[in-house]
This record gives sequence, structure tokens and C-alpha cells, in this order.
Amino acid sequence: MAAEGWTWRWGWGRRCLGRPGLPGPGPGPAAPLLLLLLLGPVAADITDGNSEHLKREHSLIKPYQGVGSSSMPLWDFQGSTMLTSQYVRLTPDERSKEGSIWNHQPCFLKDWEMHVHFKVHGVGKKNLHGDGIALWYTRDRLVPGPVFGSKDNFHGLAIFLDTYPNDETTERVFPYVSVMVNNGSLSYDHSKDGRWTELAGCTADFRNRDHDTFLAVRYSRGRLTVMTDLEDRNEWKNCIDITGVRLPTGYYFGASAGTGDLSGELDNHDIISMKLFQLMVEHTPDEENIDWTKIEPSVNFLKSPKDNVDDPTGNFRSGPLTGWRVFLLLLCALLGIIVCAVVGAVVFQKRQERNKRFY
Ligand SMILES: *[C@@H]1O[C@H](CO)[C@@H](O)[C@H](O)[C@H]1NC(C)=O
Ligand SMILES: [Ca+2]
Repeated sequence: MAAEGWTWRWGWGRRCLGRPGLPGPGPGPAAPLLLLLLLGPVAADITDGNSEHLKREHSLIKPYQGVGSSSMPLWDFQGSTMLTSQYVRLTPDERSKEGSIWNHQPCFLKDWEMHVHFKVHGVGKKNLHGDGIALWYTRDRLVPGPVFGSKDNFHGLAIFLDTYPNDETTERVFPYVSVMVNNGSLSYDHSKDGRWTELAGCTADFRNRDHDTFLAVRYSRGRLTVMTDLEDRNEWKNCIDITGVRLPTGYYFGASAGTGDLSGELDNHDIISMKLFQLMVEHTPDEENIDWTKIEPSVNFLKSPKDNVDDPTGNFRSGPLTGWRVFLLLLCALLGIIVCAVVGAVVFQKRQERNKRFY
């Protein structure tokens, strides 16, 4: 347990790993200083047990060599996606655009961590922008569709970076990050921002930031963690942490985006890098012996208690059940209040009695 905790912390610090090596113009005059500050701990970490590795074949890194080339493609793209030397633009800030970029090779790592450097920006004011980015680990790739530019009823994992509240009745604050696991049977309900199918989520203020914005997804031993780094502090902030997630190996990483058909000012959706790290995690012989490519994506729904306690509808089953959950929660709250009141009354009475005895 202690060892696992150690690897965990160690892994999350690794955002800086790829940064010093990035070619091309740096982020500004502070870069050399930052580089010096970062190099120290990074160098120490690399020799420290080699717990994880950047996997070039699953990473999208400037200057994007092998992207979209026909001879040795690492990544393929589709739709409105446009490649520049500094970023991959999935959509421009125009209406009804959708684009995606997909890793060419399936990923056979059992434990991995993906760091995504992205930028969502446009001149649109509140509620006049959209729709957002989806990050994928799925069976199929390069298939356009209605879910942030990619196909619905997908097999695998999706992380949605949703900037537009389609459900006007929602009390949620957008932009909103959520995760969904699908075996092909579920459909993403765009008009409800995927609420019925989401496993967990968090509000994340990533749109129109002046500095770099990052998101990390870690999958290891059935535990799925999503973290964000949006405040320019080189620090991961917890967004989603759930267990019981089963995903096969042999799926593809990808990113897609869509701008929706609103008229108005829309967003540019840019991916600057996607870096995949292998996590060195021990598995039991039993785990090693099964064919991981045959695993059906599923969730044994065990939400970590700190996720969405205030959001009882963040359940991945459908409508009626969520009503029941709200009712049960209210009932529990009511019972709690009654118990507190009774205990309070008894304690008060005891005290009164004691006071009577002493005086
Ligand atoms: C797919 O998931 C649904 C619910 O999410 C479940 O009812 C169904 O049995 C699953 N199908 C397979 C083939 O596992
Ligand atoms: Ca939405």
C-alpha cells in the first residue's frame, strides 16, 4: 500500500517530464529559469526506479512528425482538423465543424497515464461558444459522429471537456469535465450534456485562459483518475477518481471536438500535445493470464465517496433510478435530523437532571 502511494505521487509529478525537451519557441522569457527549476527534480526522478516511460508511439508531440503522413503514420486526422507547427486545431471557431486526431497504433499497456496539453479559446461570451473536446480510448477510430465530433455508442472510455450547457435546466457550472465508459449499448445524450451516462465529473475553468492548460488521465488496476492543471501552478488538481473500471488493451487513443450549430462566436479547440506514459505496475499471475484484449468495457459502480456527493444524479443508469436516489437521500437526511434532535433532547435532559442533583 505504501509502495503504491509512493508511485502514485511520483507519477503525477511527471507533467514536467516532456516539457524541457519540447523543441521550438518556448513559452516566454521565464522559460530558461523554469527549465532549470524543472530539470532538478526530473533528473532525480528518471533514475529513481524508472517507474514509467513516455511512449513515443502513443504520444503526439511537437513538431508532429509522422502525423497524417502516409508512410509511417503515428497519428491520423479527419474532418476540420488542421496541423500547424505549434498546435493541432481540431476545430476552428466556426459553426458546425468537427474534427479528430487518432493514434495509429492500438495501445497494449495495462497501466497508463495520458497528459494532454490543450487550449480552448474563442471570442464568444458566456453561453455563446461550444461544444468542447472529447478524449478517447476506444475500439474504433476516425469515425465522425455527434459526440464532440466522434461516433456515438462507442466501445471504451471517453473524457468530455464540455464548454456548453445544452441542458438549460442544469445547475452545473460549465466548463464541465466528465467521464463515460461504454460497451456500445449507451448513447450520449447531447441535450442533457451526457448526464445520464456520466460516471463522475467536475467543473473546470479551462476556457480562454492566458496560460497553458493540462489534463491528465490515469488508468491503473481498475482505477480511473482525471486531474487538471489549469491555474499555471504546475500542480495537479483532482477532478475524478473512481474505481471498478474495466477497459481492454488494444484500443486507440484519440481526441475530437465539435462546435455545434449555434450561430454566434464559437471556439477553437487545440491540442498541443498528448503524452502517454507507461506505469510500471505489478499484476498477479491470474491477472496476467487473462486475455486483456477480450475485456468488455464496464464499470463495477463504486464511486469514491469524495466525488459528486452533492450531485446524486451523477449516476450512469437512467432516469427513474436517479429520482429514487434523490428521494432516498432526502429520507436519509430527514432521518439524520430526527436522530440528531432526539439525541440532543436526551443529552439536554440528562444535563438538566445532573444540574438538579448537584445544586
Ligand atoms: C453493456 O452494458 C449494459 C449496461 O451498461 C449492460 O446491460 C449490458 O449487459 C452490457 N453488454 C455486454 C455485452 O456486456
Ligand atoms: Ca454540452
